[in-house]
Amino acid sequence: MPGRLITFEGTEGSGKTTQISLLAERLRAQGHPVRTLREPGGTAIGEEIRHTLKHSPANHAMTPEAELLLMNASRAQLVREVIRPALAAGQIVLCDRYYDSTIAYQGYGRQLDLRMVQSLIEVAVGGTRPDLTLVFVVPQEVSEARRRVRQPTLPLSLKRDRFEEADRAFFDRVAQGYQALAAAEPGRVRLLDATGKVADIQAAIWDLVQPLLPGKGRPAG
Ligand code: Z5A
Repeated sequence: MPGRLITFEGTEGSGKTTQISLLAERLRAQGHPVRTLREPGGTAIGEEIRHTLKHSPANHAMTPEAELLLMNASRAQLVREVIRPALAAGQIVLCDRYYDSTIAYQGYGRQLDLRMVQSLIEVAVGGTRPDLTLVFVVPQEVSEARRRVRQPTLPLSLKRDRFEEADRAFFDRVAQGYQALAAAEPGRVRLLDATGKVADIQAAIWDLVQPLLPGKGRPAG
């Protein structure tokens, strides 16, 4: 039986990683085979690309087009090396970001041509599309506050992050991008208020994931 691909989206610090690990735990406790991944990254090649994109001292000069290509290079590797085999083996793949991030960040945030962004995504993923995409929505102040709490615990090599250096207008455009994606594909892309308590968000996610689980059939839409 083919697996399921569930992707998690939103701005940084919106709580994706926290909820992915809680969901993975719950699914495993019920006997489901689960694979958790992150983008950019998730393979040896992808993790090298991630370092270049986020933390390399040389990345100040990176152009939006180079960023777009690197995101999709990491993704093309991840899809073929990990995601497709995992889905073929019947696993539930939980991915921290996927191509909707590219539409939101490189398309809306960096304001690259959306048709060009879509065509590169097509090269990277082909038909490997998510069954469900959860977009964690938090106001920028919440995102910033959560990042500040986490910052002191990071190793020195990870403290500088090129994406965190973008201005507020950039993150406003990213948020608009996610709203547009949800409006365009309401069956797949679900907006989630992620400002509440961890347990409440966990329950809301479970309500959306449960119908997709193997043996439960798929929801309409
Ligand atoms: N990017 C891109 O531009 N284009 C692309 O195609 C792709 C990515 C794939 C990846 O960063 C960057 O790459 C990202 C977009 C860009 N940059 N930005 N901005 P990343 O992988 O390092 O990080 P992230 O995905 O943006 O998120 P994150 O920093 O890992 O945060 P998170 O996973 O959403 O949140 P968290 O770690 O679960 O929680 C953050 C803190 O809040 C932590 O201390 C938690 O304990 C706390 N937390 C979590 N939930 C709650 C609740 N409910 N209440 C209170 N506190 C909470």
